[in-house]
Amino acid sequence: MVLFQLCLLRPLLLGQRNLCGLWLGRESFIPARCPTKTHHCHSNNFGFGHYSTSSAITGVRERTLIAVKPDGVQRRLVGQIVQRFEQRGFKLVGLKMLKASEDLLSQHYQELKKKDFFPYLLCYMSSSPLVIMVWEGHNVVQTSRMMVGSTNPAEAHPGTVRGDFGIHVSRNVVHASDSVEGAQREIQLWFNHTELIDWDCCDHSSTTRS
Ligand code: IDP
Ligand code: MG
Repeated sequence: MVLFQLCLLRPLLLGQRNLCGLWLGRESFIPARCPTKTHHCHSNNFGFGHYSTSSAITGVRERTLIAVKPDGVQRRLVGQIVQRFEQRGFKLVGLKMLKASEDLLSQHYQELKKKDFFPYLLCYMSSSPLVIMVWEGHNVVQTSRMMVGSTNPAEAHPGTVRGDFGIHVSRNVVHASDSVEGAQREIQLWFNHTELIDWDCCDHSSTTRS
């Protein structure tokens, strides 16, 4: 009862913060403790409660490879691109910056080896650093492709990364895996498993329940 009263009175006294959790606005409330035991929740180091891991829900552990290409890095677009995936609710599980070798890139783009633009693609992709990321979440492969937009920026819809920032098909800012199988292959190609971090997301109560 006392705790209940504190929950109600505290926000009135202290504004947005709440002893029973974090008040994020009218619709969003992250409880400090699980309302019932049926959700198997436990607290993390930040004191926020969260529901058990995403593994119980089919497809939530899906992962994809996203890369900010040299033009995106040169144009200081990394932050904006990361922000889009965070805002969408996906979980970052791996990130690194590197200058890729043509050998690695030719494995990555193995399906395009016969295209006449292939040598130019390798040259451009190896010309300066890339930022490579692995994002995890429900339907992340397909959703990322939609967020990234058509290969040719001239055909990409506004609101997509390529529709907003892409200049030309050869300078289209980002890479996104095009299938779950492709994503698995690409993730293994670019990341050692020790570089991928499994971590519990404190807001998974809003992203993992059906
Ligand atoms: P995607 O990146 O949308 O999956 P893909 O067909 O897999 O498109 O092509 C890989 C990359 O090759 C493209 O993102 C783009 O950078 C480059 N590319 C594709 N088509 C052309 C082209 O006609 N000219 C030059 N570069 C191209
Ligand atoms: Mg592709």
